[in-house]
Amino acid sequence: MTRSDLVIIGAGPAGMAAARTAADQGLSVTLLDEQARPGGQIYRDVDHVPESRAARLGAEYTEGRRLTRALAQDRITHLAGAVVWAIEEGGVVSYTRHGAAAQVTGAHVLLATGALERPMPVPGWTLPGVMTAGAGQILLKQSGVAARRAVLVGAGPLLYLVAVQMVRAGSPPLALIETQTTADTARALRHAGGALRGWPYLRKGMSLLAELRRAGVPRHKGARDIVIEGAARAEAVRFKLAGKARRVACETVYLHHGVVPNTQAARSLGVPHRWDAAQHCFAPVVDRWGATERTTVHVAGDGAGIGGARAAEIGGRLAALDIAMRLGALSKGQRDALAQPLFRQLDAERAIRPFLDAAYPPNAAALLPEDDTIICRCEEVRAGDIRRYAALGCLGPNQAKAFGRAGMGPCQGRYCGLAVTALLAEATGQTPDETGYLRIRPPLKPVTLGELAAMHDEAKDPRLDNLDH
Ligand SMILES: Cc1cc2nc3c(=O)[nH]c(=O)nc-3n(C[C@H](O)[C@@H](O)[C@H](O)COP(=O)(O)OP(=O)(O)OC[C@H]3O[C@@H](n4cnc5c(N)ncnc54)[C@H](O)[C@@H]3O)c2cc1C
Repeated sequence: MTRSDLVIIGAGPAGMAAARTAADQGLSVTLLDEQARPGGQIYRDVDHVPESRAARLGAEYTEGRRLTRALAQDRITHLAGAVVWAIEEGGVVSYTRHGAAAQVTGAHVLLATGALERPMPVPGWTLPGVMTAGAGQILLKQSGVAARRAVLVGAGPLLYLVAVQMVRAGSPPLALIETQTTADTARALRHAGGALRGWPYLRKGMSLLAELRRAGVPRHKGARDIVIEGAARAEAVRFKLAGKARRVACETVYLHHGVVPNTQAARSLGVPHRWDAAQHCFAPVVDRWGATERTTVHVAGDGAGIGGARAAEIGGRLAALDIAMRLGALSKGQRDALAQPLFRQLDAERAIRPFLDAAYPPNAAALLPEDDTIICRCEEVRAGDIRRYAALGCLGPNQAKAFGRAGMGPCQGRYCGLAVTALLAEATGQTPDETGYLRIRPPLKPVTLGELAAMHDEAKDPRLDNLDH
């Protein structure tokens, strides 16, 4: 089994920056990521993309090459295409790569697994032709494909970015159907001070909106009662604006109402999590270095709380400095001196967050969907099923899983977990913290028996023989 001082899971801005910072302090680093190339969500495929497509995706995208190039350091081993499915005591990390399972051990483990798009379960969201805006963006980044006759629905800055990227790719969306209201904007203005400190982001947002205006993309704000119509596939989006019924015919629907930390790995290690009321999601409990109560496990980047790519990069560097100190490569004084300017930058990066969180809250109707709406796509569990389990006395998500398999499919609750918590909390009158979340156990991602059988015998763990997927 390979051994490293530090094993990092996730080669996005947080993981890449942490890898280089730790290696520069003399640590040996193994960086694992399921993607074929480094970059994470924001810089996906940045080293591979043709220049014409890179220009359309914008300068903030190609900026990621600074981080991917910095991985060329002797002490960093980057294992691309490595899907991590278990992290256990003693820093043993199990993953699948090239069709075979393998393991690597780290004296310390850094989780930099990023964010997931918050699923937006509205009637019709499971029809073919409907996907998340992030999935649409992945098609654009990796293959240069932009959907035709698409409508973007939801709230948040990523929606504007994707819409502009589609305009530049020659396939502008037919419309943006946005759920935030003028009351949300008024609430956000209470955080105007922070927004002004984050003026580069405001300026970027305004320039994206100006580009959409110039391209003639209509924006419908304050949309309610959103329904995706279609028999065999999505054909139109129906919604209400100030009580009036509207309908936009289309072929593709991109849904988006924010991103949430990808907490599966941290949860599988028993790291405590807390409900973040401003961001409407759970986040792991970490200190300002990303350290958890598990002394050999840190979390950095969006996985520790949504802050964006720059904040993720800085968070990765801070975690690496703290880990280097814990492993004896830096004194406390050296760590603090190197970290001081990073903390200042992090404060500046985070200043705009309260404004954005208030201006673009997730669509309330999709947080507590109607009874008929499917919330767990893997097992086809509907919102009404969860409410029925609550009426039968079910108090928490783990019981709901036993009642009706919500969260038991291949995604292991990554997509329905928050909806199950919200529905049970609503039904029982408890807080999300009291209701809790699914207990996450390995395998975090599906692993086949063939992949386990192909694992080198020395590394094979007998407990794995009992896994059923
Ligand atoms: C779909 C999507 C698109 C986004 N697009 C943009 C954008 O265009 N612009 C922008 O400013 N922000 C974007 N964001 C927000 C964004 O993710 C950033 O804030 C930033 O990338 C966070 O950096 P990170 O290093 O924390 O995580 P990420 O960049 O998300 O990197 C996490 C990495 O961990 C890997 N990973 C996760 N689980 C495992 C596992 N079990 N095994 C192996 N590898 C694993 C993932 O493959 C990923 O490469 C997007 C978010 C999402 C979800």
